[in-house]
Amino acid sequence: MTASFPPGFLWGAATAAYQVEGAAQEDGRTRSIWDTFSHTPGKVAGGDTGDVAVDHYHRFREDVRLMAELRLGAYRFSVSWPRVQPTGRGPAVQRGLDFYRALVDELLAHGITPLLTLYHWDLPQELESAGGWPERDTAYRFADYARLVADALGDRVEMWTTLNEPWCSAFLGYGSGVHAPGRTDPVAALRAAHHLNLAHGLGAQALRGALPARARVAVSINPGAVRALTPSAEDGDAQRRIDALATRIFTDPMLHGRYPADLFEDTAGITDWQFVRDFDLSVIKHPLDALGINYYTPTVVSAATDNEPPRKDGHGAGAQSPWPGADRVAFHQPPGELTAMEWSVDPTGLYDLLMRFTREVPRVPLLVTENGAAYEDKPDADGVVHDPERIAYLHSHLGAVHRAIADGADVRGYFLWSFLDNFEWAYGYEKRFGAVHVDYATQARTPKSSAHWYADVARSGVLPPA
Ligand code: IFM
Repeated sequence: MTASFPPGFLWGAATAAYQVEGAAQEDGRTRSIWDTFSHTPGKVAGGDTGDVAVDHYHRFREDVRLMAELRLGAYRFSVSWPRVQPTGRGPAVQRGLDFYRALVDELLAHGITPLLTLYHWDLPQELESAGGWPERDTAYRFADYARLVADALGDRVEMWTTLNEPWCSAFLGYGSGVHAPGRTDPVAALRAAHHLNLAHGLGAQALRGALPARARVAVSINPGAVRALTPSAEDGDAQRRIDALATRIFTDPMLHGRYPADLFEDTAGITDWQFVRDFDLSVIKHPLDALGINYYTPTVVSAATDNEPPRKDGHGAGAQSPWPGADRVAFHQPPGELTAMEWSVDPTGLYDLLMRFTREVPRVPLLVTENGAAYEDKPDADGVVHDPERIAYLHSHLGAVHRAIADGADVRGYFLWSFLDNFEWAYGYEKRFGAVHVDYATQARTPKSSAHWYADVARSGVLPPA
């Protein structure tokens, strides 16, 4: 059976500044925590860095042309904070803003809607040196930065998101340390989570103050589709704990203006949460025009036993757990085929999340701001890149989106991750998520068969039969 999507549904693809731009030392840009981290031996596979990445900074016109050829209706990109405000304080650097203005103008000239993310993990190094996200001041710095970008681009960008996946910033950055800045301190991770929430609230306020009334303000989170291994009470408790740390730690304050009581109880031995001040929660609960959901794979947990199986939570092999207060939780490989990230393919996780937030906040429209898969894509002898697994992945996940819409979810768009192969954080260039293949030696772009398939779906608004 074919499946038609609603008229006006946004068909997009996404990238993030550090993963694609390169030009790390040009036009006044200074170091972010990811420059420092990737230049630290042993932190990123192959010693890869984002210094050059896929050179989107210089090739954005060619890239936008390709987006138009591939019928993309929307492009989600992030602004590099150290490119527009190098020290994280003070006035903006005009050349940095000019780049994003030119990118947005190019998109608009091709009829492509820009969706701008303010923060996709590249904190200016100077702010990390002053304490980073565990420090409250970083949230205020973020609000100032949001205002600068809104003043510069508010006349031409209508869709804004504050943060991308604050869970990764807090818990991979400060908990397990497999992401920048590479700290392994559970208290710092929980403080970072709160200050990211506060940054979202203050940033959203700043955007509303600076943007025209038609602008829409959202946030992109990566809520966990967390499942218990068995129906036992113990495994149910493990599920509850990880759900609190993966999802409710962000969505409860952002959507309801409270922290989950069970999160405070589970982490009472780690922190007393005194860093949450009066009125913070009323700032964090800022009315949202959309909630962005990023989804890749579910998480399966159980209560740990004495013969606990190896920890497999899909977030890299840090020696330290990214889950404070959940030492007695075991992670299991979910069933299903695996992608090159060893993440299982399970579109029901996406369906479940869309329905969960439909029930929880029925009046907030949803966007799938990231979804996709890495595979070992290589050009064949004729230079063609066939990626049937990615087509199957996209097909099944778009099917889940369609089913959720049919069941009442107000999903307004879908952004494939990623438009181009790019720097996959601690995995370097080893993992390819792109619909467009990049030859890193020549920077040649070759749309994979999935890009052509997605273009057909985007053009027709119809998902063909499997
Ligand atoms: O590449 C990342 C992206 O930056 C954030 N979400 C997950 C993607 C795949 O790991």
